[in-house]
Amino acid sequence: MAQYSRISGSVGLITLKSPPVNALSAVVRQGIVDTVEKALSDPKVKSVVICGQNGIFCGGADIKEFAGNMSGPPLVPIIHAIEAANKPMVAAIEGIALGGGLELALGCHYRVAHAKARLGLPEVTLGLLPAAGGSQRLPRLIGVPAALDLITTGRHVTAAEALQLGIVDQVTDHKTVDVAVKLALSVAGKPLDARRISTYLCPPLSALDPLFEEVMQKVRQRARGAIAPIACVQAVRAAAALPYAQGMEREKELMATLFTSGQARALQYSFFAQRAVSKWSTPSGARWDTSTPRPVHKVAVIGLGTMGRGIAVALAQAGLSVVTVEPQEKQLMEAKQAVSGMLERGAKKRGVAPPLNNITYNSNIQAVADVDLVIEAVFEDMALKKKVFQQLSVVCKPGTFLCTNTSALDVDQLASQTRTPELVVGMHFFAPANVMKLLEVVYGPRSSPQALATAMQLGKKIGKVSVAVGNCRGFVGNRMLKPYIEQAFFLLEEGATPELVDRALEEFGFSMGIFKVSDLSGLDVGWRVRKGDGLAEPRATGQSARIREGRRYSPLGDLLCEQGRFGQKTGRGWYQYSKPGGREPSSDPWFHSFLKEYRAKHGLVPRAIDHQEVLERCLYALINEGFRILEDGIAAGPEDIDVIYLFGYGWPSYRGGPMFYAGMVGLPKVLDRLEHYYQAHPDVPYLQPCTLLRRLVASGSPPVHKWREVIKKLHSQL
Ligand code: 3H9
Repeated sequence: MAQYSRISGSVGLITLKSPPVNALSAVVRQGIVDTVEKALSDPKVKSVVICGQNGIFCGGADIKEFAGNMSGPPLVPIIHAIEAANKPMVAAIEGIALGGGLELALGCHYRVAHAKARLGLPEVTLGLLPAAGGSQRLPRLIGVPAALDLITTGRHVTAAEALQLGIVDQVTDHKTVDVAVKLALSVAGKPLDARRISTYLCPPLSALDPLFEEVMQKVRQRARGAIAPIACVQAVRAAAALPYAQGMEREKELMATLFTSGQARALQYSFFAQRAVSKWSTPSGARWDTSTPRPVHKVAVIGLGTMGRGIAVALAQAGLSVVTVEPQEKQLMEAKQAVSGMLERGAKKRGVAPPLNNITYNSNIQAVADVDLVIEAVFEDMALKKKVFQQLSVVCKPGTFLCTNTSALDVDQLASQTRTPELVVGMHFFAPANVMKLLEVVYGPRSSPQALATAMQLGKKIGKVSVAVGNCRGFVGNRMLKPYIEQAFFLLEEGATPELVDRALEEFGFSMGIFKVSDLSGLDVGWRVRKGDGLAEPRATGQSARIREGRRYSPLGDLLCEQGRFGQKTGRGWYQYSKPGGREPSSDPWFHSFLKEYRAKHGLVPRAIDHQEVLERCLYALINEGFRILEDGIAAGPEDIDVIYLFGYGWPSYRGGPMFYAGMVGLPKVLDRLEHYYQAHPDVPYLQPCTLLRRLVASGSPPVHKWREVIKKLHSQL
């Protein structure tokens, strides 16, 4: 709703009231219509201030309404009426003015922002464009290049930047509404024609066509298949080339296409999924709202390799006191230099002082005696990690949470090395740990709800999207990755090339195909794991070389590693590079003839493989494992899996995550294709459609938000 009052004698004050972010729901829009009418018809009112309650101006349109039938007055005429008003309208922006919220403010004749406010048109991140006049008013106000930047990226700007760009007229450290009222009093009765942005012409540009061509090319490249950024450019182009009314028509047309698109649905789903994962629960009944985290002020990081360094930086940047431990002096000194450099670069970017004093560097593990929480980040080796946990159990003060940064190892085994297994959880960071948003928080059977809640809260504090997951090999992300990678290997055996597989995956929307990723992260990483599992040992030639434990196995990755082809770092992998450490992959004739010989040696007759098969084999195998993870209760719901893939594995955001994507493709189709491929490859067990997928299809393939009910029923029957 919106509340109306008259203050300072002649200022009508309209307050948007719709917690938590004063989104423009149908009732709020109706409230604005009513209160604006009241203010304009009250002869005592000479000017009007619009603000939001609780220090938040407005978070934009109510995204929840998009899924249903929209009712209530539309936003565009409301904003037109505000702009056309014959009394000065002033927006008092505190907290945020995003999307429709900023569009509302742009309809006002003046804008005052609090210094801490953030403004932006983030519609593109929801698969939309600013369709309440934002795409037409912003370029008229701040020029085409700046508007294109804001609208195509959706980035938020600070009040200071907004002032510099000309989005707001005034920034204040004081009470925004008071300052806005003062401004409203001072401009009462003054002419308004020059304040109506829709009447402006876009600041002229000498070469409009080349500018838009260049921008469109860049945006297309960055969008990797997303349609909203393209529509945003088209809408701004209309603002630059057409009169306002025609530009608005174009904005409406473009929005109509986006609004009903699968991409918009996927992006809006991921918006809510990202928030849903913080409301975690475990199969044993622990929940986010019944578990109290303990405050964490001082954290230790054990091991200053690549991961440890990134974790220490993330913690220090969030203002935590960090105690690092690295037993080898040389490594410690190198790490100190590297970490300081990372902190300095990060601080420079954000225009703040580097938090160098937040970190201490130690070679002795005794330094962690008084910390609240430890993150062990030593080399991924169970024996080594066990030793560290035994030491931690002795050194740390009672009650210290002990966390391990592992990507696959058994958290429970580590917990059993301590006297307090209930205080042990996994914190699986993704490299580079100070950049990547994802954190898998792994609870073991003995982890206490408080330990889980504390790790989840710490994740939030350091800016991560944290997802609580159960303890199993590879947790969620890496467990699903295994069948995906294996399928890619099998496809090479059957006739595909790394180039073909990567192209198919990149056209799907991944920034890099699987073989390029493998070259980047190093083929030796997986090789070490396979050797540890006894899979990569040299075997007899012939059929048995491609079978392990009765299942199909591809030794291709192992064979490349035996040749010292570890990827970018050695200059050779699935591709070749100009030099070791080179970044640009190019097709490698050596690999192609090696593959040919390999196929001939194993009696494999290559066949033509198309992009569709690549996608179905790789993605449906991954999705099937996702269903198994839900079946096993390792992830609480499909949103958890999707968020992990969106934030940790480069899944294209406009496809919503693997489980959402399965729903979009249609569960019966996924089931059918898996059955088909399993029949063709009966020696690949994970192609066999799992029970949950079958059950969902049998239940009429409900939408993704209803899967939890089917999962619950399945669990109750197991
Ligand atoms: C638009 O405006 C289209 C226009 O062009 C008009 C076309 C005609 N609607 O993120 P948080 C909920 S499109 C509904 O945890 P924070 C959110 O789900 C819109 N609900 O807090 C959560 O609910 P719950 C353009 C919304 O402080 C709660 O609020 N606007 C909306 O970390 C708290 O959210 C945007 O894209 C909404 N618009 O961050 C802004 N916004 O407690 C989207 C939030 O049940 N919103 N909720 O989980 C954001 O970016 C962040 O939420 C915000 C606050 C920065 C506002």
